[in-house]
Amino acid sequence: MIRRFPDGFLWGASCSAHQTEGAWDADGKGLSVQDTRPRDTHDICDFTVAVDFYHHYREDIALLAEMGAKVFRFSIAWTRILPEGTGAVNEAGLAHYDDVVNACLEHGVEPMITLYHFDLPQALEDRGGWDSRETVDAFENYARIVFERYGDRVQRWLTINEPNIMLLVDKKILGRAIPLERKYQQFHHLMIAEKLAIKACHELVPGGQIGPVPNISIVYPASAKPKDFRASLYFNAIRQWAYLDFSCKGIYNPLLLDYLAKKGVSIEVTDADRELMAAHFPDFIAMNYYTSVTVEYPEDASNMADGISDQQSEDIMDAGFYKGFTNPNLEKTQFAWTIDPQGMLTTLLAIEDRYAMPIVITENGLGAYIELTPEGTIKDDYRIDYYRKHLTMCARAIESGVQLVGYSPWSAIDLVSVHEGMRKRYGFIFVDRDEADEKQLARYPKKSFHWYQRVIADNAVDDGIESKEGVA
Ligand code: BGP
Repeated sequence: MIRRFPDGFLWGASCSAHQTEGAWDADGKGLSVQDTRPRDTHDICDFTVAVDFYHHYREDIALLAEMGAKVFRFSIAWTRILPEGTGAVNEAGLAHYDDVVNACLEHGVEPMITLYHFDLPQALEDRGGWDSRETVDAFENYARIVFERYGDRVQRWLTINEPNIMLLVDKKILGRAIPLERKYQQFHHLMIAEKLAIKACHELVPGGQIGPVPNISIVYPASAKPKDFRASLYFNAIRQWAYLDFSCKGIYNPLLLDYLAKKGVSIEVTDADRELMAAHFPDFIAMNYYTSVTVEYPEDASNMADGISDQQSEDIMDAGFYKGFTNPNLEKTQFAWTIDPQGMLTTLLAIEDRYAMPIVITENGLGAYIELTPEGTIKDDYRIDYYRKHLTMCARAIESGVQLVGYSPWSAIDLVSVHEGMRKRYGFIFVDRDEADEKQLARYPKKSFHWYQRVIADNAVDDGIESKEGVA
């Protein structure tokens, strides 16, 4: 059955600065926490060269245009604009993103920019990072510089990528654990920084639109046991609704507050913060979805470590609340992430139910091992299958009234996975390098590139299944 998308649907592809750009110290760039991140394993590549998007952006954007992308989501590296996070502005960094934005526009591809994607300037980290108010002020200053520079050409903005995953999966993303008592002060600072960016965007970008970009994945209970259901309610609140409630409703989620009270964690919130929270709201919700999450109630607090359901939820262990559980109903990728297209539909319905706002999916994808064939082709049928199933659920969500306006999956080109290096490939475009050898970094469109090109041209996806009515 052919599933058509609304006219003007925003087809795109996404990436982030540190996972693609390389050029880690070029043209005055300062160090970010991704450049300095402590690593458990050194057999995977770091971000020093990545896929050298810094020097290949023209070629890559031309390829994305050829694929038909209407929008390209990328992030700006704060440390290219302000090498120390604050203070002197680096004109070479600003000029670089002028070129990237202009290259997009020349190809008829709309740039959609994430302000911040896990890469805090190290200079700010040294002075307390997100523990400190100074970082909030520094972020606002950075955001204002960027809006003033690119606001004449960039209309759609994203605030802070996945603050929820950054805090919950801290060891993998930042290379170190954030103690609970600090985690939620950081939450507050990140969310206030976002509010300041929303305010600044509306002030400085004529007609500009801005959205939060959390990772939202519906949390299932492991069983119909009452305690398991309650565990899922709490983890839904702590993993995601707390973030969107703050962004879109201007409130602290009540279950998060209960959780914090029971944990004995308090947060410093000023009157000015409360006013800001309730006064500035996003224009849309951007969200990243890879798979669902399942939790059970941990009856026995001594075996918390055995409750792993997938990599994104590895850190789900909180005695008295919830524990990750491997969902036996879902297949897994080569990297042991579950695959759950139905979960995407349920997640979209849940967001519509709670917030009733336009939604753009800004990440969704499958990481896999793949080798270039001697003929220079890459047959990633498993990725096509993943996208087909997820796009089918997007179409069904739209039919059900979800205001889904765009789909920009992960990733535009192969890039360095946050913690699994080059071997875990997500792109529509293959980049010929491996962990140790940068080779020529040549680009090759994969089979999924051509498949997605057809989907965009048709504004429709063939779900490959018979039509059936209902909610199944
Ligand atoms: C999201 C991040 C991305 C990306 C993706 C895949 O959490 O926003 O930066 O990396 O996950 O994760 P990984 O790279 O660990 O496979």
